[in-house]
Amino acid sequence: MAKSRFSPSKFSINEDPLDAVLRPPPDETPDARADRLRREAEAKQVSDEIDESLRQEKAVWKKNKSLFRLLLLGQSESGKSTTLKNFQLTFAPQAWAAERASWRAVVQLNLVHSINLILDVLAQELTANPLQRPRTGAYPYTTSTAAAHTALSTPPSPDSPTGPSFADDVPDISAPLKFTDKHALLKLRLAPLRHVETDLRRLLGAADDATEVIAGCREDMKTLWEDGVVREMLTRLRLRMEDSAGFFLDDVDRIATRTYEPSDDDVVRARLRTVGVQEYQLRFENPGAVDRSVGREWIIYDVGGARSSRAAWVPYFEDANALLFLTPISCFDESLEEDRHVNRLEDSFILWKSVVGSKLLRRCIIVLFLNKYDLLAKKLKAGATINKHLSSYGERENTAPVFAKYLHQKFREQHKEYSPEPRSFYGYVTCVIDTKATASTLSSVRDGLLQQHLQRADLVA
Ligand SMILES: Nc1nc2c(ncn2[C@@H]2O[C@H](COP(=O)(O)OP(=O)(O)OP(=O)(O)O)[C@@H](O)[C@H]2O)c(=O)[nH]1
Ligand SMILES: [Mg+2]
Repeated sequence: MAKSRFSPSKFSINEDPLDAVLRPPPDETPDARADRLRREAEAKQVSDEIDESLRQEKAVWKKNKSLFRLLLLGQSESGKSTTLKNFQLTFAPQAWAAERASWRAVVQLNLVHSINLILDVLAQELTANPLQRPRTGAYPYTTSTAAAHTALSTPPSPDSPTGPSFADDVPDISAPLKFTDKHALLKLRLAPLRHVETDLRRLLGAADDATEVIAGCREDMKTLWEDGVVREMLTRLRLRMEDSAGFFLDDVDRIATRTYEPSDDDVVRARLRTVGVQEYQLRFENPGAVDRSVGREWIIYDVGGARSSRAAWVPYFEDANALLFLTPISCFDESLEEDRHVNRLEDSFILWKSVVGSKLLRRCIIVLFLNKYDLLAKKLKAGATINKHLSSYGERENTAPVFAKYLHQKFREQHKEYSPEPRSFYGYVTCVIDTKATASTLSSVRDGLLQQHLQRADLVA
C-alpha cells in the first residue's frame, strides 16, 4: 500500500507544510504530470499578472503622492482655461506645439458663432421694429425692405441651403434701401454657416468640409463685419463684439482660408467652455530654478465655473496642494449668464469667501488672479462708472489702476477674515491673454508655490 502523502512523518521542521501538500504524488502518470504542469503554468501567469498590476498601482500611488496638485477655480469666463493654456505654453512648449493644430476647429467655431450672433441681432432688429428702422430715418421701410424682411425669416430649404434668392424680385433699389436688402442677402448667403456651427460642435477637430465652407464665405463675412450700418447697430445695442469671448472677426482674412493653422495667440484667445473637471498633467520641460522631483510634474485641475458645475469641485479639495482663484475684474457691471439677477463681481466675492473659508482647503496655498485688466481699462475709458454698480467704491477715482488696487485690498481683507488659520496672501493683477506678461507671472507663482510647499513638507517631515 502506498504511503499517504499526508503522513506527518514526511514533514521536517524546516519544511513548509503547504509544499508537502502540493507535492505531486510519486506515482503520477506522464499525462497527469503534463496536465498538472500546464495548470501550474497558467496559475503562475495569472499570479504574475496580479503581482505586476499591484506593483504598478503601488508605483503610481507612490508617484502621485509626490505630485503637486493645483486647482484652478473661479466663475465661468474668469480665465481658468486660458491660464491653463499659459501654463502649457510657458512650461511645456513642445507638448503645447503638438496640440496647437487641434484648436483650429475651435477658432473656426468661435468665428462662425460671432457671425451668427450678428445675423441673429440683425434679424431681430428688423422683426421687432421694421417701421422705425433705422431711427435716423435714412432707410425708409418700403416694399423691398419688406421683401428682405420676409426673406430673413424664411429658413433655407435643404435642397437650396442658401435659401430662396429674392434678389431678382427686388426692384432696382436706391442707396437708402441698400441696408436691409444687402443684409438680408448676406444672411441668406451665410446660412450654410449655421450648419457648419452644428457640424463643428459635433466634429471638433475633423471638419475639412467646414473649412471649405468657411473659406468660401470669407468675403461675405468680411463685408458683414466691416459694414458701417452693422457697426452702428452693434454700437447702439452696446454689443461690444471685440470684448466678447472668442472674438476673431478682425482676423477673417487669415482664418477663413483652406490652409489656416492657428497661432499661439489664436489658441490662447479661443473660447471653449469647460464642462465638469478636466485633469491635465503638466510635465515641466525645463524644471528651472526649483529642480526638485516635486517640481517636475504637476496635476492641474481645470473646472467648469458655471454655478451648476460648482458641486463637482469639492471632491478635488482634499488632495489639492495649491489653488489659483481667478476673478474677472472687468465684470463689475455684468450679470451672471446663469442668473441675470446676480452681479458677476458680487458672485466672485461670495465664491472667494467660501473658498478661503473652506476647512477642507485650510492647508492649501491660495493665489488670486484679478484678471481681465485690459478689458477693465477699455471699459472705463469708454465711460463705464464703477460706483453705479458697486456703491462701496464711493468717490474713488474711476480708473483701472485705482480700482484694481481697491479690489486687491478687498480680496486680501476677506482672505484674512475668512481663512480658518493664518496663511499668506498672494494676489496678482493679470491679463492672461498677454502670454509674455503671464509667463513671467506664472514663473514667480510656480517658484513661490514650490518653495511654500517644500517648506511645509520640511516642517511636517
Ligand atoms: N481680453 C481678455 N480676455 C480674456 C482674459 N482672460 C480670458 N479671456 C478670454 O475670456 C474667455 C473665457 O476664458 P476661459 O479661460 O475660457 O474661461 P473659464 O474660466 O475657463 O470659463 P469656464 O470654462 O466657462 O468656467 C476666452 O475667450 C479668453 O480668451 C483677459 O485677461 N483679457
Ligand atoms: Mg474653462
